[in-house]
Amino acid sequence: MMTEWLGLPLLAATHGAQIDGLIGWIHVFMLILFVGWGGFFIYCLIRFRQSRHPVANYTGVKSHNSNYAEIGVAVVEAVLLFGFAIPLWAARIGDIPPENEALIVQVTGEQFAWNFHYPGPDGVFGRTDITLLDLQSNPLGLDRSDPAAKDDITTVNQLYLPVNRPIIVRLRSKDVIHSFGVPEFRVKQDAVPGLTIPIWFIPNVTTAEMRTRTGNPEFQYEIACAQLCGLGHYRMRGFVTVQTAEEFQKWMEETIAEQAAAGSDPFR
Ligand SMILES: [Cu+2]
Repeated sequence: MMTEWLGLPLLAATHGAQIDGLIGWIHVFMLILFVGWGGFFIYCLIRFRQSRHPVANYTGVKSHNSNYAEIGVAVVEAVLLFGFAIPLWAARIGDIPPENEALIVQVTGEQFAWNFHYPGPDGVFGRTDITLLDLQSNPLGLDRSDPAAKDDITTVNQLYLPVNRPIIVRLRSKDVIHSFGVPEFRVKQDAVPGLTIPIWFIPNVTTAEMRTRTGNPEFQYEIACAQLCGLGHYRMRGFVTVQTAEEFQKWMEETIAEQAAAGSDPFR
């Protein structure tokens, strides 16, 4: 279905067209309902006007047309729900790609920032320890003395992703409920304290390509916190940079070297 008429944000993930299609169909059906019910309302105003019916009719309608109309509406809604919405949702939460093909990033929301943790080339997340946690220098409490942590990367509010590769985000929160929302990826998921919630998507447009498409040399994918999470909620925003596989590889190698050299205090 063509969805340009909806004026949705630009699309930059492979599953997004299905979501846009569903949003489009819902708009079409709601428009039909609106016109139908609106027309019926106007018909009733004229048909049952006081000058024609000075006395109320206590019997009411005898035909079954209104029943048929309501059954029709219920059928359409059931088709939307069981035919489109539930299968789409099941694919989003169920068909998580194999971990060896995907890039896994731990995303931890906190008042009021997004922390990102990459396991590095070994694919193993280093140990974290709450006693090492320092809001300024080590917001995730990563233990750099753990061998698995040597090649880990942590960043704040800057998420780097390779294009055309499945991304699995393991979403967590340190304090209250936040929500990880990137409109262009058609992704939005609450981060709930005490839970690790996986979400996945395949970004298919690089930031550079998006800058060309929009004609805006400063275009950035933004992670908006989509749950009111406190006084600083308005400034809880992160940025996503989608790069080619080569650029991403280069970024990863450079950042690993940088952070390994800085030890446990990569932000000092
Ligand atoms: Cu938040």
